[in-house]
Amino acid sequence: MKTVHIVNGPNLNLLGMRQPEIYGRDTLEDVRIACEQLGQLLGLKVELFQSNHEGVIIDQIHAARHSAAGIIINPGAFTHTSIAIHDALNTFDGPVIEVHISNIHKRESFRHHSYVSLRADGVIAGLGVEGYQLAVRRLASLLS
Ligand code: CA2
Repeated sequence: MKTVHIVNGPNLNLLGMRQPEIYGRDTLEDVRIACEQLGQLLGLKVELFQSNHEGVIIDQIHAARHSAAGIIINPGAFTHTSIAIHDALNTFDGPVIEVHISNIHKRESFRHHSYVSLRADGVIAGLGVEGYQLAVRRLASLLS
């Protein structure tokens, strides 16, 4: 069975606990369970990670080079700042889907640019946490 890694960046550990008007009421644990269950239906093993630290996220991307067929990534605010995460994703050979819970293009202008989009095969933004499940579906078809 192919494995997919879902990598989450800073502050996403607080999902469902603060700012529900922007990010909704589901927690990251809810996202993990929903994506694992969907993955089972689609024949994918799904593993979810979260870190508040840029270097740890880069290590998680490097680990995915050996253990994952595809990556779903919500880099949080590092989306808009991190050339290092962009470079790490360029070392990964499989498909990459970028997910944002909010519509970054409807928000402050500093959120409109993404270094990750330069590498991503697809981008989902503004569809709430449902975007993670849509990304799992897309990876399942890309990897089939
Ligand atoms: O919309 C997204 O998914 C973002 O990646 C979320 C980032 C933000 O910096 C990006 O511009 C867009 C922020 C994540 C903060 O997560 C929280 C979740 C719940 C409560 C507080 C923060």
